[in-house]
Amino acid sequence: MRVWIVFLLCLAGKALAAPAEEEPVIDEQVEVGSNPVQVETGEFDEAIEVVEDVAAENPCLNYHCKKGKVCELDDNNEPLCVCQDPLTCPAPVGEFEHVCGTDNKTYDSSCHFFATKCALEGTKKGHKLHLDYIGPCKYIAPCLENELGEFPLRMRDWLKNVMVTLYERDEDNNLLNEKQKLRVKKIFENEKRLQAGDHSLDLLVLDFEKNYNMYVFPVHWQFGQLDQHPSDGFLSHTELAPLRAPLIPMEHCTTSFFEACDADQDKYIALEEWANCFGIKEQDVDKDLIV
Ligand SMILES: [Ca+2]
Ligand SMILES: [Ca+2]
Repeated sequence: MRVWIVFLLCLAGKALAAPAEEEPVIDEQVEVGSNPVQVETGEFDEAIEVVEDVAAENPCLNYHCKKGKVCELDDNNEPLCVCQDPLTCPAPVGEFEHVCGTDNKTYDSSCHFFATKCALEGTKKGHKLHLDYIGPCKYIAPCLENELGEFPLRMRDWLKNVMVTLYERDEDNNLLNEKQKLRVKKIFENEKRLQAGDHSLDLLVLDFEKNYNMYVFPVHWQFGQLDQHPSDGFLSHTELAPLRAPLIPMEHCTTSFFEACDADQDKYIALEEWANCFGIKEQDVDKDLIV
């Protein structure tokens, strides 16, 4: 339980032991704590390639390449994205910048990881390679069945607490939008709400039965936060990465949980699958709750 509180604080304070953001543009877009699970999204944006106004003097200046690629000019002075040489990545400041790939190899930083992945583009190996978690690769104990069942109890309690924390801190009205705020207000003001703390699993189970309605929105909200590239009602491995990558070293059931969540095993977690994983009843799954 403590781990969840630490995690919440880390996220909210943007002090997560994750690689420092390399693209300042991301930093500017994201207010501290405004969007806890997306704070590090830039680290995982494999799929986005955006072309903006091309500066006259240097066509590469405003030409954005996805992670692992850098802009170069071709023979016609046209910008194009090419794989970055890992040797040009900034040296990691510390071990906390290391990341572990799904190939179980430790990379010096996410820059090194994505540069390596880019070089493997088009190959089966490259297709299968993802950033698994933040930090050097380490032994992760197998997740036992009973532990797997405990995971969603803690996670949905944590999601609810994240929402309440955002609501409490939202003095400048930029952490939650008005519709989200209205929904969280109901949770926040409900006297029956289980306060954040170190609760036993029994109590978490009991609270979910008693105060089920308080959990429905936070579960939807988290899905909406992740489902943005593209926003299509399905979470890809890349979209899920900002949530799972920092979590895996602390919660050894993370991988098993999200794997099990993909009930039809199509590699995407649909909203219905996601909600079901957190015990939300089928009739309460509502894409309009993602506001
Ligand atoms: Ca999506
Ligand atoms: Ca699926």
